[in-house]
Amino acid sequence: MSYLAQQDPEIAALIVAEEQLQADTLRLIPSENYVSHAVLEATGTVLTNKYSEGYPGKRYYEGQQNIDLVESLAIERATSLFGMDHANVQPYSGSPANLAVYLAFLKPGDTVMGMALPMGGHLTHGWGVSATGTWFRGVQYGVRRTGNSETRGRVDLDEVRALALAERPKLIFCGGTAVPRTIDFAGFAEIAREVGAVLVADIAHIAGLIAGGAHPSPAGHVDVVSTTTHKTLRGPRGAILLSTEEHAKAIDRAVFPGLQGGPHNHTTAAIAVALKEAGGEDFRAYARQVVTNAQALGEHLAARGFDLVSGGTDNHLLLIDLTGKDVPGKVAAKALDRAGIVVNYNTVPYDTRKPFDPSGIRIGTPALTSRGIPASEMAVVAEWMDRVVVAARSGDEETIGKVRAEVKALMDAYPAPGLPVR
Ligand code: DSN
Repeated sequence: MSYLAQQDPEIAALIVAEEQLQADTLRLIPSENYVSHAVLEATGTVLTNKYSEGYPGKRYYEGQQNIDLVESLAIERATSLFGMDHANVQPYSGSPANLAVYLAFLKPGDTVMGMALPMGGHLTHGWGVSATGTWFRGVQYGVRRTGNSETRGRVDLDEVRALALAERPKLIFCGGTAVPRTIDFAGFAEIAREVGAVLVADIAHIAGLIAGGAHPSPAGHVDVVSTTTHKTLRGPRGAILLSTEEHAKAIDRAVFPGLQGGPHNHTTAAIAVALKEAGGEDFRAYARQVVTNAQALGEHLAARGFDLVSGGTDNHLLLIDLTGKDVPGKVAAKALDRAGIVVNYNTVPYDTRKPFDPSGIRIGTPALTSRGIPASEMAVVAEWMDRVVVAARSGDEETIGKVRAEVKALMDAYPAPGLPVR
């Protein structure tokens, strides 16, 4: 970054500091990852200089000789990787992608059904404080409050069906941001058919697992797939909308000119690179390992008395209710951060605390698996988390400092991809 260091040393220094932070810390936020050098290189290119409103072959600006080919490659790779008829690779990120889906299928005031935010859903699935819950009528399903280890904390499709039959939504979202269990796309599809709703699978969190064969695919079940590209898929910050042929035109019209202007071509190129990487054999092994690591971490945490929502995980993510540990989620998250373990505080289903000061934390294994950290290290990760949570309760900063040094030693042993070697 020699030009940047000369031109703007302040920003250059902050970027170098961030590289160091990402190298030294155990990043457990389940929606984060490390991209490859190739994805980073594509992101930082002259493609950022170009306007390309429209779609390949149908642009409102000239000079698209290269851009059309870049976007066509990204589209082809997306449809082939996810087994859907159509892909739009232009949404700027997950929330604009989801808003485009509303624009494609709903009029203001129409009913949308999604998972409630505190139950693991996303703001854009019709939650009240989001535009999607104020311009549209959001009805929300949750997870079971009681039941045995096979049912508690999981979506109840009978409840979803009853709500859908009562409320007749035009659009149904399945998927979310704090869902540790497999999404039953076929089950949701049956309900959507019964009420005549368009079904959208928001696979932002699990796109990489689906691409790598570690989670069932929504293809063949849903009308539309919405995904970000920067979580388990390990691409740049961006999004993709996939659909059946029937809905291709509606989706394209909604993204442009409905909602957005010029696509971010540098991002499109990096998405294409990430999709190529995600189609490889290495990535299949990565996706499987993400799940293996999450399940191993869950078992070690449960053995140490951590209360895992739904009792464990089928995917990359664990949602932990810290009520029994007598530490609020935010206090634990901040103590873990001081120990070099980066998580986010999170509501848990039926939380009695407020979203800005909830009872839980949310963790995941996509980033640590990208560093090549194996399942055998999950025992020590659980031990660190336990020590830090106990230390947070008693204000024992010395223990937190000791854990930070141990975390740094493990991170040094497993360098992260895409970061400079210093
Ligand atoms: N903010 C994302 C996440 O962390 O899951 C979802 O939008």
